[in-house]
Amino acid sequence: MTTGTTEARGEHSTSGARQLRELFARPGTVRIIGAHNPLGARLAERAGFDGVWSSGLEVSASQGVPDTDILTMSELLATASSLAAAVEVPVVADCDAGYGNAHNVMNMIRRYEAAGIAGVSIEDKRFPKVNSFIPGRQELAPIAEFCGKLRAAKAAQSTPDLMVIARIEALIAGWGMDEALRRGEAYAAAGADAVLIHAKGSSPEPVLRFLQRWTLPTPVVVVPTTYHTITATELSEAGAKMVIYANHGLRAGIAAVTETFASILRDDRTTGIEDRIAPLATVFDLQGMPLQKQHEAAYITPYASRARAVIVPGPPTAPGAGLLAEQSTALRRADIESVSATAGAHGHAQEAPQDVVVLPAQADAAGAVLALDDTYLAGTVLVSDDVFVEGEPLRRLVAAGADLAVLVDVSAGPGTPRRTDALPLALDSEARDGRRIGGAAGSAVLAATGPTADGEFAGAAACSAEGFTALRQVAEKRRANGSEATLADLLTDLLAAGHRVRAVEIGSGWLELRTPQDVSRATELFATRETGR
Ligand code: SPV
Ligand code: MG
Repeated sequence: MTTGTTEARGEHSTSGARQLRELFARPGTVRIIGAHNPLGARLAERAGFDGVWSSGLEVSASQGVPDTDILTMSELLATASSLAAAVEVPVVADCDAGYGNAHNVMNMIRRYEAAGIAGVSIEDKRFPKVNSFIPGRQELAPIAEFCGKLRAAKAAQSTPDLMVIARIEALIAGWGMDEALRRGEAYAAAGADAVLIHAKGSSPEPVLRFLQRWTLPTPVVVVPTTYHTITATELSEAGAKMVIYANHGLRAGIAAVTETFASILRDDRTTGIEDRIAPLATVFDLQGMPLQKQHEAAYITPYASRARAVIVPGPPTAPGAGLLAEQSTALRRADIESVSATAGAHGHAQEAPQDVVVLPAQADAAGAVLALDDTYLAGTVLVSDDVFVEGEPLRRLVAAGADLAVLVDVSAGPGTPRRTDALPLALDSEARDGRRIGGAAGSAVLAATGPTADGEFAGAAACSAEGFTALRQVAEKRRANGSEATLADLLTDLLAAGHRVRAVEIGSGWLELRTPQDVSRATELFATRETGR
């Protein structure tokens, strides 16, 4: 099954009304079928119908009320408009008797036209109408009154495309063929774009006679609900232009659902009907899930707001996760959903706060990466526990949306001598007058390098599923070689292996925690900030 044309709908598609006019202009029959919701409209489109009939009978039945003008125009319009939004093929709306007099018709036309409806059918019944197949009262409006509604309809439309179909109920009401023809001719003269000759009874004879006597160029629409033995081709050969299968989706649904429900109760399980009901995959397809998946890949930042963060062990000489609570708060400020921490072999210097998931201790960052399960594939931020990074740089790191991205402190300027334990990085952004400017795709890390570096690694990295896989590979190699690795070492390996790493350049917003004194100074700083001194 295809994913439907609907998904291709864009601002530039041809209007439904124009398409309907084109269908009427080409040779052959136009076949449309009834629906009462967008799902039904999609089934009609996928089956290959030329258009969809927003059926008054189907919509009212689906709401559990009789088809006697109980529902208001707004309710029927909402459905018709939802059908038009769901399919590429034109939607013709059953507008009953126009919901009142000519004033109501004018308002109706404007509203249906704005909703992208291709054609409207108005019937020459008195308002409120009764469904044509209900025995008893079938009251017709005087010809002059109905012609007034048709003229009002044509005057109200804002483009010439919308088709106004005048539905003749004379045969339904038992007023005879001459009256049906007289009415049809009057409606054509009043500006109707097509006439619909409705009939009941099992024989197509009355409709065929009408078609035989119809001499005007105005096309004729037919609804073979009760005289169903005649084919659309035969109707077309007799002169009909459009055939409406008005309610067959609704009736098929009622029969199938009734049978399915009964068999579930009878069998006390659903096994017996599984082969006869649509699989969930079909439901998802009809809902447009495949397209949503494409959109997700194109438009949704891989790890924004869903990202997880892991605080990984820094070098063994560092004091451990001394600022776990503060780091966790900063990560959450960057919209990171869940924060975990892997203690190094030396353990955490403080107890983990409640909202931090404590993972089993690992000797190094490589071990921590390898211990993470596939749930981290949705997007991961890694922060070494020998740094503290504020929320804002972390937010920028996540927003970079790159497969691999790292925070790079460029505040010292290029070529500045660095501490021996810092990881110097060369970037492809340029230094100009003491400032830096990146290329169109932002700045990238060229290599881990020596004294001419542009900046230094600030202890935090972010990766997408792809980046995470690459990270796992370099961690795996480290483990195979039996060497311990910090996040900085893993970054060095990624660069050496030729992976593209985005540099998110910062000038502040992080602290190093290389000694216990660093941790106590930082703790003091935060305490001071808290109390506002
Ligand atoms: C409808 O579908 O609501 C119609 C066609 O008006 S019929 O019910 O066949 O009269
Ligand atoms: Mg109807």
